[in-house]
Amino acid sequence: MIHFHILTLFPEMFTSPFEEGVIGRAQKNGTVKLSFYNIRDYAEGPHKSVDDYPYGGGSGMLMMYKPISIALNAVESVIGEAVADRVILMSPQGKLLTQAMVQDLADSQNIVLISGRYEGVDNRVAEHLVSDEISIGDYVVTGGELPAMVLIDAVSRYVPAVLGSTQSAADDSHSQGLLEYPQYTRPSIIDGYSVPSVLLSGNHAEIEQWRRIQALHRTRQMRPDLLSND
Ligand code: 4F9
Repeated sequence: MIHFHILTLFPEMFTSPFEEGVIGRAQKNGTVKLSFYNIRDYAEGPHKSVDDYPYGGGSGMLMMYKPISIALNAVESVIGEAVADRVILMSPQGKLLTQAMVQDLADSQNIVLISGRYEGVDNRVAEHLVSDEISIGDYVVTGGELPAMVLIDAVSRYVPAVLGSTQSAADDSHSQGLLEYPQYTRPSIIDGYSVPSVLLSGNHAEIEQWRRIQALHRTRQMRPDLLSND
């Protein structure tokens, strides 16, 4: 069982993506639990402000420290005496999420995810309230919600009993540090394009060897960075 606690201004964004498919089933059988904390609910004052201007000037608004800090206290009272294994800020400045990090996170019981909006978050959140800052890629999106959903999806499918036995996560691209080998299904010829004959040979040793070579070729061609040792 893994419990994600999500701090966001837009909890509704998470509903539909996780009602379907693998994560939908995992939520129904209790293997994955999602709890939402609307940061607006923890804001103070008549306007329930969650953002303010940056010191020193500059464009846009920043999310304030205090509503996030109060929302984190609410998470703590939900989990009880335990503290969350991780408190993660989704951020373009974070460490790039890898499959190795995904597998590591899947061992957690409670993960807190903070999804920011606006031009960013008061840096004291990153400095004092979180254990990790994680990015899903070198691009900016309009908020941390989609990045949080990507992390939840990737981590959940590594929690035992979330994937069925026929969909082993061990075969995935990246789980062996390589891209996945090419796969084909029926028919064996379509529009004149045929399936590599070795796959129809029934020779499992040869198929195994072919797949290993293909995975290496593909990785060298598409993602040479995955093969370098630095
Ligand atoms: C977060 C982008 C994580 C990539 C958050 C704007 C973000 C992001 N990975 N972009 N807010």
